[in-house]
Amino acid sequence: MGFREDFLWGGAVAAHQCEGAWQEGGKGISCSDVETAGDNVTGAPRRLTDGVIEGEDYPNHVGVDFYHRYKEDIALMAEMGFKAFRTSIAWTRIFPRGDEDTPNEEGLKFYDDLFDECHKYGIEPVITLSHFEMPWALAKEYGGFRNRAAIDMFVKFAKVCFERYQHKVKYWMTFNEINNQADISQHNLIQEGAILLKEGDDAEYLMYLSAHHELVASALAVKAAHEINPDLQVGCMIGMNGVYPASPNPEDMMNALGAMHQKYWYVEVHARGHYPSHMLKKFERKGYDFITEEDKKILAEGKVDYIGFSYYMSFATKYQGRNAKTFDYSGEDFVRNTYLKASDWGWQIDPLGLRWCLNWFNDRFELPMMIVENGFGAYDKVEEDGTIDDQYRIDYFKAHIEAMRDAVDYDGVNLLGYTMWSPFDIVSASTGEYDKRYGFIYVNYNNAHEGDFARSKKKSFYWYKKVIETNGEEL
Ligand code: P53
Repeated sequence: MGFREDFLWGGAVAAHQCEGAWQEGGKGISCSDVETAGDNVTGAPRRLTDGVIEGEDYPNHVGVDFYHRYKEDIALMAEMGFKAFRTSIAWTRIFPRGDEDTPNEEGLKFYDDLFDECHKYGIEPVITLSHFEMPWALAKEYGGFRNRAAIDMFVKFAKVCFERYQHKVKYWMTFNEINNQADISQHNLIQEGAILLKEGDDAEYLMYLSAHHELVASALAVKAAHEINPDLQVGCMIGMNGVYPASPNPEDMMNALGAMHQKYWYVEVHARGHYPSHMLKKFERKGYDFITEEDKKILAEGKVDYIGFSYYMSFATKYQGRNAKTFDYSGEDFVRNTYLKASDWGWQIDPLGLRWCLNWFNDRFELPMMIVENGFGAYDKVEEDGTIDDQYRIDYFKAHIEAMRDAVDYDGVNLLGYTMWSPFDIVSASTGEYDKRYGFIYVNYNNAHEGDFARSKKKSFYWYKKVIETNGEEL
């Protein structure tokens, strides 16, 4: 019973959300470098600007200064007993524009040092190749992943990383939350595919085209990794937030099924090596014919070794007649789930949903899994004596870890590890805020750009340390 002996307990971040140093070490401009800060209080969303514009607020330019402070952060994670640390390699540190022939040695060296620092404490780096930080030049000059040229650029980047770090990194993932773009928003299209929508663009078509090119690129990367070193394990990364029917009304049931189809077909391609039938039917109806015979072969040969996924919340959907027959997913059909409470950002808290998701994957693919993100974004209050009592965060993790343990004990899912989001406070991906905090480690910096980036331990820091010490027995 319980988690495996070598269970990978740890935490996860992404380069663009913590490193900062956006112009150091030869780094190029990434798509996240041209996204402004939003604000949950005023409701202001992040904006995408056409290049870096003077006077705009770009939180990813500074992040939480991890580029300069990673040794301190890794030491703190080691103190909690971390076995794994997930981060990403900023593509623009290795290939500043994406189209160069040779990689940037200074960028490669930075990650060598970072991974060495992890190993010093017996911490296994778990690495995402692309996490919302594609080169801006790829978006501007090549049209992002609408262009097949992006496939070659990504595979070149992946190969350089596998070759260089094969003895330091075993677990890899290709595209972070590749399925977020299912909502066809400009924000997700730029983060996930370097797609800048222009007038006259068919956004839905572009999303499918771009996702297809990414899936081909991912399969080629999986193949390349195994050729370079058969010990390497390459997974996909799915943003998994299950969709329930709002009621037992069969139409709501079908609406939930339709939403699951459309939000999660990506994992079918990654794990089975071919498209699910409902997606092929959709492409047929719409007249999309971008899947070549060669692509089919590549997809079949590049199946992932494990499923990495993030889990934060669940959704509920109500059929409202807008998608008769297809039951296509529409965000407008999503309704509040009255059984669940939500965070200050409206994310519905559903621990049992994590067990549901683990089973959903396990029933279909019978692959090893890694929960590579799960966490609670909240406003934290620093008391006068400097302490932070984040019991709400402990409550969130306790319930989710318990559900995940039940999935192991009762359902027999094959779980390799759990890297919570995020060990220290970082910039939020959806809102660009500092005040949406996830960490066990507090970072003294806020939305108003006040603070000195000093790190301090929250109550949850000591709690998680105990969880790891007891291999998840004591929650
Ligand atoms: P933030 C949407 C819904 C669920 C997870 O999110 C999501 C997103 C997109 O933001 O993203 C993942 O910071 C993502 C991380 C991100 C984290 O969840 O918006 O992989 O980069 O920071 C938390 O609160």
